[in-house]
Amino acid sequence: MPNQTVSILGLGAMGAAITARLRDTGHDTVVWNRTAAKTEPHVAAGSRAAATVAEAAALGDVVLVVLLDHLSVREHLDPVAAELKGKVVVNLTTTTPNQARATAAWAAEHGLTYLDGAIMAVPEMIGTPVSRLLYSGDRGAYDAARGILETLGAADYEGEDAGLASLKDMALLTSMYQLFSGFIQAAAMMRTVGVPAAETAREVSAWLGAILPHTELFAGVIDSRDYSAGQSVDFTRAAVGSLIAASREQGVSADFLEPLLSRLDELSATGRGGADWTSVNEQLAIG
Ligand code: FVH
Repeated sequence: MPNQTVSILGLGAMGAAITARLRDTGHDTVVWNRTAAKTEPHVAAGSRAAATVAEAAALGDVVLVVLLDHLSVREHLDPVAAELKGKVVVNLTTTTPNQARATAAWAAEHGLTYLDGAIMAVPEMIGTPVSRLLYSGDRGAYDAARGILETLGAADYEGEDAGLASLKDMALLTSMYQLFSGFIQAAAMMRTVGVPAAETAREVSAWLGAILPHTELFAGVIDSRDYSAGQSVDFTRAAVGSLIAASREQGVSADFLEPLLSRLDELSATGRGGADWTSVNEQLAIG
């Protein structure tokens, strides 16, 4: 759809980056922020400011929501359902999958065109080739806003279930935080002998770069659920036990690794010490 006006709700670090990118690519932008002073540099740069969420909703063809969390989104969207009718509402705020589904259900109840999104980028990446955003929910909403969404980064539609973009976002961030926790522990271990974290970062990047493709091998085992070959639970128990001991020897807590060892101990104690250690994934389902 040509010449769409985009209203952006939220001018934090991410909302500001998105607004700047849209403006720089020739889009008409309307901005609203709880702290109104944050709209001023955007107005100076060519955006229009809305005094209220209702006004921003009324002025935009596409309404991008970039607030802090699910609660702040619902606090500001719920009262303006009438003004959002006929608009394409795209919620880029980080939420859980069920929160995304709840907002999609609320939108459907009010006859709104709603798409949920998740941003796999930091503000500096918006509009660059390494920026990627995930979307899920109403396919028609995605198609209608696609020109705008592709301005922000690669736009991947994940499916009709509104929770899918959020779920993938959360899964990727889960892997990221656990990986970074590993680096933080490695840096603490090496610091005990005077090695700066900067040097450990280089070592960790090189090592992980070489080893990360192994996730593909693990994936094959997990998908097949055939745990009869590969690196065993007992071997991995010994390895993780050594990592924990080494960390403690250096006076560094091994808290991040201990839950993994507990899982492996449990498998071993129940006669599954010879199975591939990725069988630990079978223990993670709860409820
Ligand atoms: N920044 C990042 O690197 C990440 C990358 C991945 C995706 N996230 C998510 O994007 C959402 C916005 O994040 P942000 O970086 O813009 O966050 P802040 O700079 O902290 O700005 C928060 C904005 O939300 C407004 N706000 C907060 N609470 C309320 C509320 N109750 N009612 C209305 N607005 C609210 C805040 O307004 P103000 O403090 O300026 O008045 C900011 O506009 C987020 O979901 C990330 O997880 C970013």
